[in-house]
Amino acid sequence: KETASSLSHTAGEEVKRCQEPRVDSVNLNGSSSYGPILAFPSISTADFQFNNEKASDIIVEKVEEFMDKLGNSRLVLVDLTRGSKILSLVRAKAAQKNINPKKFFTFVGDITRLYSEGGLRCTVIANAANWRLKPGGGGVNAAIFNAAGPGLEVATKEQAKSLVPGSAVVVPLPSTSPLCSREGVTHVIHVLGPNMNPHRPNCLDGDYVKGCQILQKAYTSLFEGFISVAM
Ligand code: AR6
Repeated sequence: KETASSLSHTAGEEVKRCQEPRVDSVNLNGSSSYGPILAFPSISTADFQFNNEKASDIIVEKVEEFMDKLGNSRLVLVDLTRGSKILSLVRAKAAQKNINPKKFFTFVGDITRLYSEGGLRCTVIANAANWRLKPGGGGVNAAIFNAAGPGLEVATKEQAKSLVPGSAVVVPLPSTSPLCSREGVTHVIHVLGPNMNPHRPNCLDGDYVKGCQILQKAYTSLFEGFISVAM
């Protein structure tokens, strides 16, 4: 795959975007090896208090739906601890559905340190964002904005001002970001999931009919966004 230099122009300034390292995509048997990986956290199941059982059904259902559209790229669901309930639910349900474990798997680690600490190179990572696309707040959003440095906030603002629940925005990382130089991440995809936490905006007050629809849309937007940069 060509990785021609890409420069974005902002207010007369040139921002060099993070480039995917060139890798030989053909192995010795002549068959194609695996390509880019999207690492994503479980959207909405921590601060947004979405039910784990329902979320795990949706994750597995959406992964299954996208399996054939991924080409040689792969998906990995990440969480911080071995005891993660969402990881074990998803692992069990994916196995039940015979989802190819080479194309979709789970991984324990900090999504901002997957390569440096886990040896797993993921060129795209997803963020469980807030509607204002602001740094901070806690959870994976704070971790990603902190690790990426100020360049992510600037690059995010160039793509979108806000998100509606169920949508996603793909943000190319500047090459100066430590997430690019240290981890090899080229893009962050911000996703806004449904919120069941009464202390956060757009609370659905336990309406899981709406909530599940929004979470399904969120994963569809995320996986479509990933495919748009991976292919
Ligand atoms: N690496 C991997 N997974 C993580 C990390 C990390 N560094 N940090 C958290 N997780 P959450 P939400 C997991 O609460 O429920 C924010 O403040 C975590 O264990 O980050 O969608 C935003 O600003 C869980 O499995 O996202 C929003 O306002 C998953 O990531 C709001 O929280 C998502 O947890 C979004 O809430």
